[in-house]
This record gives sequence, C-alpha cells and structure tokens, in this order.
Amino acid sequence: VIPGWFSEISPMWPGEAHSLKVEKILFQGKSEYQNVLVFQSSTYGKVLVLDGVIQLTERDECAYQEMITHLPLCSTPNPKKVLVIGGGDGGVLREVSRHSSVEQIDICEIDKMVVDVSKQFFPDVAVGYEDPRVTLHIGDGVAFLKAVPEGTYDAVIVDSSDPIGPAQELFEKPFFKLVANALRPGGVVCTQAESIWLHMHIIEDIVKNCRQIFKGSVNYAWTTVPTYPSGVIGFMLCSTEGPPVDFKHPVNPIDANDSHCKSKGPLKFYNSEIHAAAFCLPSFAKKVIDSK
Ligand code: AAT
Repeated sequence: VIPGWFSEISPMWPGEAHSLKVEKILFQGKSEYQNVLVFQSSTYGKVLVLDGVIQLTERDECAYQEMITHLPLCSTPNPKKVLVIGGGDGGVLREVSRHSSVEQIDICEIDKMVVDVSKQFFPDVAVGYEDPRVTLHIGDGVAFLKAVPEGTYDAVIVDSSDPIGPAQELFEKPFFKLVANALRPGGVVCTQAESIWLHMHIIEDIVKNCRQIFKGSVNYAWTTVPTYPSGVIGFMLCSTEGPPVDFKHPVNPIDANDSHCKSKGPLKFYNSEIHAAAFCLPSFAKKVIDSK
C-alpha cells in the first residue's frame, strides 16, 4: 500500500490493484451493510468506494451509467415502468429519466447511507432523485422482487456491486427467475456482469442461468470504464418470451431535444454506434459465451 494512494485490493482480482492518488478523504462511515468511503482524487474527481471497491468516480461514471441504462431502454419501444435494483447513487435514475415514455421509476437500494452520501457529495449523479417519476425503496432487491406482481415492468436494471457482500444473491439463479417474473412478456433486463478479463467463470454461470430462464434473447455487451477492475465492465442483456427484442439494433433512440433529456445535460458517452459495437466480443469471450 502506497501512502497517500487508494489501492483497490480484492480477492475478486488477485495479484493486481488499480490505484488513485488521494487529495482528501471527505467521508468515512460504516453502514449496516458495508464500509462507505468518499475521497477527492487528484485526476478522477470524487470517488465513491464500498467495502474497498470503487463504485464510481465523477470522471468516468458516465460510461457505466449511460451504457447500463440505454442498452436496455433503447432496445425496447416505449418503456413505461422501469425498476432499478442497487444504483443508490442515483446515476442510473438520471439516465432512465432521459426517456420521456417512462412513467414510473422504482428503485430498490439496500443501503440508505449510499443514497445520503451521494446526495451530499455527488449532486450531478444524485440529480436522478429529483425526477417526480422516481420512488425510492430502501431494502434488499431480492425481497423487493418477491413482492412484485407478475408482469409489472417493461425493464429492470440491476446496478449491483460485486458478488462478495450484500449483492451476492443478485448473481444467482433464483434472482434471475424473480426478475423474469417481474417483467412483462418481451420485457428487458440489464445486469452488471463483471469483466471478461477477470471473471469469465462468473460470466459463464450468469449466461448459463439466463439462457435457461429468459426465453427471448440473451446477450453479453461490454464497455470501457477506466476505474473498474481491468478497465472494462460487462452487462447481461436478456428479454422474456414475447415480442422479440434485438438488442444489437436499437429501436428507441434517445431524443436529445426532448425536455426530459435536455434538463439533464448532454449524454457524454452513449450513442447508437457504441450501442451496436458493445455486443462485439473478443474471440476468447465469444467462444465461451456462445457455447453456454
Ligand atoms: N452506480 C454505481 C455502481 C454500482 S452501485 C451498486 C449498489 O448496489 C450499491 O449502492 C449497493 O449498496 C447496492 N446493493 C448491493 N446489494 C444489494 C441488494 N441485495 N439489493 C439492493 N441493492 C444492493 C455498482 C458498481 C460495480 C463495481 C464493479 N467492480
């Protein structure tokens, strides 16, 4: 450990640790679920860390939040009801609220401290909470889904932390079954699905489970986020049986001139070309994912 630097050390990426230079520690706390840290870095703006793992930085959060949101929402015509699981910082809410067809945005985040800290230190991310369509539920995503009537949502976005800690169940088969049940026929889900460089074994399991559960389409996409382990992160995109969804050809582009979108400031990362490109996989990953 280098003094004055934050190093992201975890058994999920043994033998490596990305480091950021710390200018100032702004918040340190312990919630019921995890350690919460906010610091000012010298080159990535403010950084939110949970249990030693970077959740977002001001500089590159746009890549993750825009992709995890617009990959599913731009792939489905006219989404109205959207559920976010995790994502307590509000960044995914900010992105969902760019879509003017959306009427209801529910979010279930387990840790109220994440919400409070984000509102205090990351106003440009937590701005998502200001949309009147948003309802916040504090609780476990699995328990929340158990109470959702069948076929409620057009889209579910699972913005979850890694499978060590409170998010473990969000990577398991029973959870995906609950998500499928909560979606209408032809509804879409997008989940945080780790790194092709580090977690092919986890991705393999997710793909296998999803192929058994989601009878529409099942796809893996990825993007670059410099402060996530290995600098890339992937997404599992699935649809339930019903009107077919072709994730690789977005049918619902964002209207940047719409008032909902304008009030949030411009998109920084997402566009239709990068949407289609996100599904192109390196050969080693394609081989494993296609065989599952
Ligand atoms: N948008 C920032 C990126 C995240 S945040 C993940 C969120 O999921 C955290 O706020 C965490 O408290 C919440 N969470 C964890 N488990 C649950 C659960 N069971 N139910 C509801 N919310 C939960 C993800 C960063 C990815 C990091 C990649 N290394």
